[in-house]
Amino acid sequence: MASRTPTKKSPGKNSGSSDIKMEQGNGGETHQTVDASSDNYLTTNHGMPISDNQNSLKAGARGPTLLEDFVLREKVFHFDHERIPERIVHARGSGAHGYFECTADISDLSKASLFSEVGKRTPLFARFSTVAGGAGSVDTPRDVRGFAVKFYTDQGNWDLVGNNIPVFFIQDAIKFPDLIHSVKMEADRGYPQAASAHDTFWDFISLMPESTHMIMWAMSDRTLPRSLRMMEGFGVHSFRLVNSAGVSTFVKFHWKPVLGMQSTCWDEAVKTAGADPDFHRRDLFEAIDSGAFPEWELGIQTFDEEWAQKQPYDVLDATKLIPEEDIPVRVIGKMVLDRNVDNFFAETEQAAFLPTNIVPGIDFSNDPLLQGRLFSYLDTQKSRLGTTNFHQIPINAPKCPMQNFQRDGMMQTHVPTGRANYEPNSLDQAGEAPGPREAPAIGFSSFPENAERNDPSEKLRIRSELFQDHYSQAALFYQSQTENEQAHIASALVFELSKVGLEHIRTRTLSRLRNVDEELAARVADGLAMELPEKAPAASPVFAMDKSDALSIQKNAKTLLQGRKIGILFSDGSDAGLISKIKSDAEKAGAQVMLIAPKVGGIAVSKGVLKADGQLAGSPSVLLDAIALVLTQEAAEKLTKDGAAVDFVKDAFGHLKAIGHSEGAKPLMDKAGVEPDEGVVELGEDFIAAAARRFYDRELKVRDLA
Ligand code: HDE
Repeated sequence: MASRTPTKKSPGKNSGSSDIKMEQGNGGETHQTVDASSDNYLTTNHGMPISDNQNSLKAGARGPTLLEDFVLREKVFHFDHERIPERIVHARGSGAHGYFECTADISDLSKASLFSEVGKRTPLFARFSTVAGGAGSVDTPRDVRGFAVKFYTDQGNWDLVGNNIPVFFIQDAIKFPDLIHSVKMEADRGYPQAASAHDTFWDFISLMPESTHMIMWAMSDRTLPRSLRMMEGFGVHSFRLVNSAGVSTFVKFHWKPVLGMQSTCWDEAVKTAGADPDFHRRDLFEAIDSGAFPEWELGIQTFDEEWAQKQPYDVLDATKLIPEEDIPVRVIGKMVLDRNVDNFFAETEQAAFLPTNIVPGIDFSNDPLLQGRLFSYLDTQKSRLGTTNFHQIPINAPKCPMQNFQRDGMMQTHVPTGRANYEPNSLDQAGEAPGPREAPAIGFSSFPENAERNDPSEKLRIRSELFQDHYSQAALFYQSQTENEQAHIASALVFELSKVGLEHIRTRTLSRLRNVDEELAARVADGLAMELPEKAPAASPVFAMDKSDALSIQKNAKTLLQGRKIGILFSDGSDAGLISKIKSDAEKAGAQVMLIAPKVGGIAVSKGVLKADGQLAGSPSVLLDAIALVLTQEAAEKLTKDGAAVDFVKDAFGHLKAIGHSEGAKPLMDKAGVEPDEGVVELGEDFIAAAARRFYDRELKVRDLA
């Protein structure tokens, strides 16, 4: 018989209960037990109390495990099925709860109840994702980010399932499986994971001129966000708003981050992937956990049919945007994320977003990409969540009444009462509950668009003529960037195409780039050491558009310390007073501070012993926005022989970050190749100001850009 020896009482701090005892089993294994009087006992899934969770049932101490052991079998059976299919796209994501607050009454435009009253709050769940990688892939590849928000409105759930880029690769849903196959791991070799820099992606892209505009965005710093909290979001498609008189207005939805936009450098993103694969997930979780709630403004661009008709592009084409200079974004509300999920799987993983989740007052447009999505998302939930009853999972369930005559199905958790499971019925005449009925006055009805006006009006596999212009807006995007941002786009194209082994694909891409901007094409060709090929014929003439400053990240940067992380590197003998001054000044300005030292447990500084939050080798500066070097000369000299210390400083300089330093830190800075500039400052007010931004002027000193 197994015997147990009590060892010591557990303080029960982490368990939330203080009645847990520790005992040792006959094999030395730890048993944590509770008395019969406790209600904190472990059970099987069917509620039977479990006496031993450490040993399976065996025929004797050295005998075989018995098939009879239903406790073991139930536990392993459940474990075997813990994984569900990951999302075919957007598999890697992080989510949080929050609320939407209406800040402008737009009932003249929409009868949607969430927009009906200033100050009205609607609970929501948001999930941000990368597109190409699997669920376990890193957070910082060059990739589009998903920006999906589920509003639990009192008229049902509205899901705004968008991206951090306002346009898309393709115009028609029928191309989506091809696009995704081409970007994902190549079919025969199973790599590369979460990367577009490979043959099949560029092969497909170079054969799809409609993707050119999106490629400009994808190769820009938009795909390298510093934080999920620092990126814009877009509904992408044109939608409709419908008011109570039935009048419809077209709308594009925008999310503007209150922290402003900030991107990383490519080299930084690559190194971050190694240093912290969960960089964005951790950042979001920690921000919410610390009370620094991420916030976005919801804005709309609205326009009518007549305006749409006058544009040189089709508003139903998801590869086109509407410049904010043409139609300014009007802010109508804000989203605040103020609560982390309690359980990642139950909430973030099981969240099912559906563009078909729409509420009265909002409607679809005929964008052929959106139309395809209306089918896909419902369909995919059946294979991911396994049942048509996925809407009953708490994260997906509406928070308003939900009642209909749909019944049964796998994993049914509702227990409907009564006989009425169909309508019309007349059971009320027999005194029985008849169930719910249609509500024409408040129910959703599609905007009665006049389909006759579609030209031609026959049933055809065809695209609208204006969809043919694939380059004008690509040029608009490129030409609206700062010089430095243009260089990043050119360099990203060189990087990606250098990973393309098949030369004809590179050539074809270059021939298309000539339609966007000759100078860009020449830079990329030069970076690839290739001749510029002939220009690819454009399906329709490229026209010049007025530059749009709204498209640039750098032109719209906010100099803010909020949401930024400052690392203070210290070592033996560092000035304790200075460390605490920088820490408190930075925290007062809203930054998060991390103390970093060669050893975490405690280092003798000028006054006392100081513990670090991170060990130097495990806390590279790619995880930080600015660094402060508080070092004595002796310590700095010693650190010149530590590669982690040299890289810490070299990368901060190379990634265009502020470096604040004590006089003694010089030897380490010299070794790291730091040159004086306005971002290299003494520790004090100047450093706090510098830490809020990046120094793009430095870039040409540290990197050869295309
Ligand atoms: Fe998606 N997309 N998509 N997509 N998408 C999915 O739905 C699809 C598109 C977007 O955090 C899938 O539940 C098709 C555009 C986001 O859970 C799937 C087409 C935009 C998310 C699907 C598109 C998006 C998805 C996979 C072309 C920006 C993640 C799992 C017609 C406006 C939502 C799932 C989350 C997820 C299909 C194009 C955004 C397979 C067929 C354009 C943010 O249904």
